[in-house]
Amino acid sequence: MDQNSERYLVSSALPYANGPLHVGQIVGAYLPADAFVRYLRMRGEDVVYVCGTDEHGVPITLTAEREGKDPKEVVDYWWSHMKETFERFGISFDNFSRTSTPLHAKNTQLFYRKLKECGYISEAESKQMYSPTEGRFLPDRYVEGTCPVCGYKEARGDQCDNCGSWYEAYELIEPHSKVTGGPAEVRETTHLYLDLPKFSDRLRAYVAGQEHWRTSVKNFILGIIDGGLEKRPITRDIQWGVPVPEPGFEDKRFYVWFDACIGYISSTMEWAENVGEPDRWREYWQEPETRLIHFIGKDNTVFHALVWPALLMGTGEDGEEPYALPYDVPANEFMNLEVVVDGERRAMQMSTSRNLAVWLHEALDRFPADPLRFYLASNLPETGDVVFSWREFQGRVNSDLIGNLGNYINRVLSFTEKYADGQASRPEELPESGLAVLEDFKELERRYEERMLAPKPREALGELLAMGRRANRFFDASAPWKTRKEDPERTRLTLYVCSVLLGSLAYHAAPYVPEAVERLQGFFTGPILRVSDLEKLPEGYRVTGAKPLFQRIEDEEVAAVEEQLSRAVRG
Ligand code: B3M
Ligand code: ZN
Repeated sequence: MDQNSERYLVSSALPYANGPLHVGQIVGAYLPADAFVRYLRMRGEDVVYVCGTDEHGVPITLTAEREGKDPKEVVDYWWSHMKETFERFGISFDNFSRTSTPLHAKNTQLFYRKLKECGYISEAESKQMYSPTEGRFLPDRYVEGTCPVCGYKEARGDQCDNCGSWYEAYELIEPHSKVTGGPAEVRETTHLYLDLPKFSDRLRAYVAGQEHWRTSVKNFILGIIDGGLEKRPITRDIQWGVPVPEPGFEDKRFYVWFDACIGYISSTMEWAENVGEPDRWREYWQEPETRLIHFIGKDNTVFHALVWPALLMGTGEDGEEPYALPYDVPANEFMNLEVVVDGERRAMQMSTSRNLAVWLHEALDRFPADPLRFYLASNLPETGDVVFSWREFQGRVNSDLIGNLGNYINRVLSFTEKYADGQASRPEELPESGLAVLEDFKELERRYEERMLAPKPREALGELLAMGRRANRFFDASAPWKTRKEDPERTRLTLYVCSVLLGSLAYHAAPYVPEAVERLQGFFTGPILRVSDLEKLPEGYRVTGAKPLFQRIEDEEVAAVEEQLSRAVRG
């Protein structure tokens, strides 16, 4: 990979700035991206990692109304809350922006103008619910009524939670505003539409050609294209959002999903501005050799793998400023929660409204980031839904992180410090057993890299644990505690090889437990490198004042957090 170095622009989905982050979001779009980016940086790749909050749309205005606040107040609060939580968790964005900036509004309007110039925008009338008492149109989520199919009284504007039917809001019986309870009626309204059908052929060719995409993502999108695309409205009758630069649309705003993905570009521009090279964002967005990778949860797939590429195609068409299309859209599945109910363990769907969720900032009040990252990385929903379990968190941390990796690191460090003056210097020649373990490591490193770049950081973590087991076996088989008296020279060989392995373990663990690896470097001096990259073996290593890197998770700690979830279920 070093020879043909790539350029990467990596993004994590922009979370709505309307509430705290929970672990389900983290395993979908943030932790896998962060591990991937950290690895790329260690490999010396040119990578920029952007994110920011999604501050428009109904999710924000609904929260604001429920709390009796201004939308601006809501997004300001959650922007800083999220930024801080991500930092505490060690998510290493190069820039964390927000979609309420003037720059972003300008970019969104520019996208709109270009799409219009190229003939991809049209205007049409449609029916929409209106509240005469509030004097405004109501988004679907603001409307409630009786389900036209099953008669359920509290059916939502677009879907019935009782029978699962989908319908238009104006089909509801006795529709009313969710906010005031007053009646709602049907009115005609005009909106701007994106002509998606015009992109069908190009989209199909583009998606079909993505050999490296996850098959689930690829087939899902191809299925939608083959089912026939329709024009999509890109404006809404709301007052919160990016203004529409079109006469007659003063009371409307762009639909949140029209501007959301453009936020990745705005965030990159802000980054370029901050590093003092305002034009550099172009390298990442307008040069075809850049790999543009969007990490998302699977519910955002259509917008990233279908609508967003269409917007990029349509906007870059005049040939002046063509955009690169996404290289990959790794979409992750969902995470459920294990909850103890009446003494029984059950997997349940998270529910943020019932407070049945593991909130990241609360988890970080109880545990350091590294063990949480380690457990979540071992349980990423890369290929199917997963279950978050506090008991499993304890098990994986105590047995894999501490029992395997931590144990090896401790043994090597304390032995070297106690019996070898903290020195592990290079011998003239390595023993057979040492050469063999180094060769094994090269193979494991290759497997790790292949999986990490897939990008499948959960599978890569499996290879890291295999390295840990291999290193522990080497330590055990070499038995330095026995050889140290009878054969000091042999012991020196062992400790040297052990340190080389330790450097590689630290290198490959860093994307998962970055804070621990930083601490390790405070008492373990020597190259943190892959065995495969050790052109010539290093002179030696020094150990001074080593301390254990991780703390065991105790039963009481687990009982406390489990109880918190059980309480949420009991209500
Ligand atoms: N805010 C939905 C979500 O948080 C949406 C993602 C935008 S990504 C550009 O799941
Ligand atoms: Zn129903």
